[in-house]
Amino acid sequence: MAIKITFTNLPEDLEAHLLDLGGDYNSFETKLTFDMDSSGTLSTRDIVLGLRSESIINADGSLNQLTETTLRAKVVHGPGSYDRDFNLESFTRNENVIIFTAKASEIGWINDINSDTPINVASKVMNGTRITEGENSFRLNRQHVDFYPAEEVYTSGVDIGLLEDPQGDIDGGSMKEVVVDILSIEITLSE
Ligand SMILES: [Ca+2]
Repeated sequence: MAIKITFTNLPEDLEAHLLDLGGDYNSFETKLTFDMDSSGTLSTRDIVLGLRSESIINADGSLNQLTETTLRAKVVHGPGSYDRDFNLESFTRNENVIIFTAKASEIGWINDINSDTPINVASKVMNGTRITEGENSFRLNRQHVDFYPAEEVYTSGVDIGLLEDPQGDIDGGSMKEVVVDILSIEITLSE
């Protein structure tokens, strides 16, 4: 399975862009959830693929930078409780596009995804400032978000082969650039 998410303006160097936002904490995240049982909420067997990039200025002024892609399968109830959490190695990022690929050998029931499995895509950038000197807790200064089809809403009865999202439909406060704006999602299922 291959998932291609196209943005209107994804910086070529995402990590440098995050640092450029200033503050002590910056993150970019994009996440696609397959609602395997069409329950409309995150529940057992749901599959999540995501990319997360994070920059933290440590209390001593040093930089802690992390970019990871993950594939998660949810089989236990409760917020954030994933039974399996894989590092997804096969992804590419360039020219406004992020492509994830996942195989059924990683999570067997990936094969159960079909052209009308409900999905939700969430893209978010956050900028924060350290609250207490010496501690890693941050106050959110600004954020931008874009969702498909909407926040905590899954598609229903639509073909997920190609989905188009309006340009410029982001929410959030002032930031010098919009980098989270989703334009399209293309999902290619394996034969
Ligand atoms: Ca959009």
